[in-house]
Amino acid sequence: MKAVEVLQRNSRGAFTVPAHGLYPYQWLWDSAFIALGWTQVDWERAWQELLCLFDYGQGPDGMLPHIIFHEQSRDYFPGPDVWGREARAQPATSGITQPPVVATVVRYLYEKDPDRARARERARYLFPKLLAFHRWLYHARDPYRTGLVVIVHPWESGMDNSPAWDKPLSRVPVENLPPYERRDVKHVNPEERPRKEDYDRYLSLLYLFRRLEYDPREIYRQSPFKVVDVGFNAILQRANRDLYALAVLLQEDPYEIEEWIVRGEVGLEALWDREAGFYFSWDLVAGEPIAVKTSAGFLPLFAGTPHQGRASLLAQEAERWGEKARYLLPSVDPTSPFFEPGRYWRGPVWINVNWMVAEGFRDYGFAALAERLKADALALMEREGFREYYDPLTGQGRGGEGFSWSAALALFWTR
Ligand code: 9WN
Repeated sequence: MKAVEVLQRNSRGAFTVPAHGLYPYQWLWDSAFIALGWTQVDWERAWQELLCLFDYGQGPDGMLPHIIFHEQSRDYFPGPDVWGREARAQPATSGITQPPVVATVVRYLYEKDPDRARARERARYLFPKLLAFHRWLYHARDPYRTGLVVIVHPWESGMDNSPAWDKPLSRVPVENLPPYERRDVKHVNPEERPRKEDYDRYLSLLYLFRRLEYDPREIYRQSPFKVVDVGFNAILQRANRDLYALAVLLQEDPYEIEEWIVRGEVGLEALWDREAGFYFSWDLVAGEPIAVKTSAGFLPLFAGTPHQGRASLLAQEAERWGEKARYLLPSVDPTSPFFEPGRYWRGPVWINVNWMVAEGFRDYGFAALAERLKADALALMEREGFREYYDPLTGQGRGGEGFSWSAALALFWTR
């Protein structure tokens, strides 16, 4: 199937499902990448993807949920009944968020849409909503103003079963969990998905947040999983820069955003581990760094915060990973004992990460590395089709088929 056909097949009017069957709703960061793909097909449709996120998903407090349950489906678990937020909003939504890449995408659409009147109108409409989302992130997830926000659930990282979450997640108590039936393993080989121990804890956190009625202050106080994810924060930092640029272009006051940028840069660079020569996430509950090298550790390049020396060390690190793995970029250091080449976020290559990291390397002048990330991504898609992820050693496609963001980024990257 061609990339554009994947998008068309997964389009449900104004939004796009990540994969038919496996993921039957609208996901937050997926829609942002997907909108980039739509720009190569139909600019109006690209804007609709984003408008749909805000018009149907955004709460009165500015929060953007990671899933909007536009339709009924028995294909996915946990659905709207488990989240228990039907009374709050229609359509129902989940009660956690996902990496805030959307402001970066809005800036791109605003700058490149050939219909200038539409671009201005849409950007003016979306700007206050983006601002409200970022404000919510700081208010709810950085109440002590450290410059870095926490995630309270592995799903919020978008890199659900990353080995970086193993230890913090192991502290989540699993008590009185109602029996449940997973649907993901009906669509995808269980060997390529998270394990039952992970799901038990994902759900235990979900039920805790539900008992707390999704009150952000209580969640921050009581969540047994609180992690400063380097990937999430790097994406936020990049998004802040793009939001700042939008504010200037739209002649809005950028002062508040400037403050986020300044504090975010200091915060992000404090996640650099001198000994390892790499960026690590931080476990806020244990008060310690999470010394596991994952692809998220390259994302500060996308944020533009490292100085050139650190960027060079990251380039050397990526080269080392590239000697072990045929295809860049594995989601986990291939020499790590945690590396599992076929299992979800524990080793496979993901197209969206390749794109963001390649953007970063390119901006720092590592053109050959950026090209390799792109060439490897395109080769994998050419070989195996638009899969959810790929084995970095063999190139074999894994997870969902007809995966929207892979198709979208193939279109966008070859524009
Ligand atoms: C939970 C939709 C989403 C992606 C995530 C990916 C996966 C969901 C799941 O699918 O997560 O949000 O059920 O496994 O990890 O990054 O947004 O494509």
